[in-house]
Amino acid sequence: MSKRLLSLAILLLIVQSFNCVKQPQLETVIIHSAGIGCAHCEDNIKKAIYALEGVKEVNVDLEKKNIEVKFVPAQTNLQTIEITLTRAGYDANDKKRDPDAYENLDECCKHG
Ligand SMILES: [Cu+2]
Repeated sequence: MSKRLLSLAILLLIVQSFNCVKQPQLETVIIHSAGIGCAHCEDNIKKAIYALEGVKEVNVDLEKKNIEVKFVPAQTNLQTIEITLTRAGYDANDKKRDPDAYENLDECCKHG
């Protein structure tokens, strides 16, 4: 094999290994939380969930009261995200909010 071919082969190998470490496949979940009421809730929720390792994107739908989360499955999971929400004072699907965390929310965010 000529030197030129060899370096081409090595280059190809390097390019391929880069492709392998490219963006991991993200998982998307939608969590319903009846307690979301205002933009301040949205801030609270984003702050809490973005603090988790592996979370790439959080979108809050104030009208539908849904939270969409995109994350790396190897780094976190739905249950962890739900528990994080309850600790921030918000219901998450069938999991109930932590009552103390709810009490500590700003008055504008106590939507019942
Ligand atoms: Cu609020």
